[in-house]
Amino acid sequence: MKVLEPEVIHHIQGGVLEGDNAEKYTKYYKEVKELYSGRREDDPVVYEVYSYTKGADVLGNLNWGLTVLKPVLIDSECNMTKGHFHVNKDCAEIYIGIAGEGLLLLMDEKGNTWAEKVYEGSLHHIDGKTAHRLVNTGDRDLKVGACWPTSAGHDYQAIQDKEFGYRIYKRGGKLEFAKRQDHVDELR
Ligand code: S6P
Ligand code: ZN
Repeated sequence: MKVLEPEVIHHIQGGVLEGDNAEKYTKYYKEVKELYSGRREDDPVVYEVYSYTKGADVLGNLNWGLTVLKPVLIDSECNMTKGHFHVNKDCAEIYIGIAGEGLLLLMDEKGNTWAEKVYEGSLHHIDGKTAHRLVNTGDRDLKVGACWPTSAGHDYQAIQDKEFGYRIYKRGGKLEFAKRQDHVDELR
């Protein structure tokens, strides 16, 4: 029997994904500056996303991902990912907190917005109809693993059309949740 080395290694303790088939992209502040209410003059890295898959065009196959969200503040607003719905609403996703502290901001199709705390070992099942965005509320990198179907697709436009209901700020070490002007919580 052949015993093969894995194609990709996820260095859980303090590392990232490593291997020829691991992909990575880096998001800089200026690419996503419209996400935040305030502005910065510099252009720091705001997050990095690593991913691994095989046979992305085969229905039922999965992606594994790692998001590294930097602990930067933009005029007191906590750093966040763009956030998205899945194009295919049948495709759920699982997140696992690996390091750091944050919030998983969730929003249903009506715009109801709530959050789950994210920290080492926290597990999050994200329904296929629920938009999701990570927010780093801590002082170090927030690392979150993710597993989702290759057929999910990302709908970013729906978030631009109807943003998550809350912004999250950190002032004097304390979190503040600011409801967006047009937002009405119906369920929570
Ligand atoms: C993919 C999964 C994550 C995000 C990543 C960046 O379904 O949810 O890998 O892509 O956290 O977030 P975003 O919203 O910029 O794609
Ligand atoms: Zn997703």
